[in-house]
Amino acid sequence: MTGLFLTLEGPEGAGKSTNRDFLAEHLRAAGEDVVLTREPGGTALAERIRELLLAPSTEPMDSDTELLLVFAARAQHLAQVIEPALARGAVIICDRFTDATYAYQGGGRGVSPQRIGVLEDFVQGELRPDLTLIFDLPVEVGLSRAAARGRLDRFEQEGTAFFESVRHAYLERARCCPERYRIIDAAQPLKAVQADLLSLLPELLERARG
Ligand code: Z5A
Repeated sequence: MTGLFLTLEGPEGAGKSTNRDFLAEHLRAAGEDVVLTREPGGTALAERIRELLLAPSTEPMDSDTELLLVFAARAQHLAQVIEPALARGAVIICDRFTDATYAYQGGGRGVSPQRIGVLEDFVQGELRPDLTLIFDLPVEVGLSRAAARGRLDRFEQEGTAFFESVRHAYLERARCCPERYRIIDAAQPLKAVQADLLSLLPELLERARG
């Protein structure tokens, strides 16, 4: 049993949630045991931490508080969902994981990667995703998709410069470690994005089956 730990990343409105379901459907049709989950969240307790992180508040959240909440939710999610699923050889599709921390808390808030790395090692040990799909698109396109949904969460209320830094941090991580990342052009029409995902399916199945 090998399984696969697949994470989906990208800036706001990139289509991760839409395509997470699409990928799960195709992997299940191919006979895989698929666990769909997300961060922050993925367990009842971690979803409560997510609410704290996303709720707009009049009291500004300190960037260290934000960082520690993200990793507290992750510790719970790992213990309750991800590690048991990996142990039984499932395919995990996780909507955001620690690359989001490097992008939002690192790129967006300016926390140093070294500081994030200390918590990554503490909470995850050696566990890292096997493969990460970055849904990349111009910031203004993603923000207009997110705005069309109505009320904005605490992150979505940030300005364009914040999201440009988030996007840059994602692309920089992919550039530094190309074997772990695939970049999907998420500005394309949905059908074209999904055609790109289907072309990755054989690689995903091969990796999941060792
Ligand atoms: N966060 C953090 O700071 N640090 C961390 O470590 C972690 C997270 C793990 C919650 O994440 C927040 O947590 C996130 C970062 C922070 N920031 N925010 N906000 P989230 O993933 O739940 O929230 P999100 O990024 O805002 O998700 P999203 O905006 O819902 O984006 P999405 O899932 O990528 O997109 P979607 O819901 O699939 O699609 C958005 C809309 O666009 C929807 O109406 C679709 O029908 C439409 N769409 C999708 N694809 C297309 C295409 N190709 N063409 C046209 N329209 C499309």
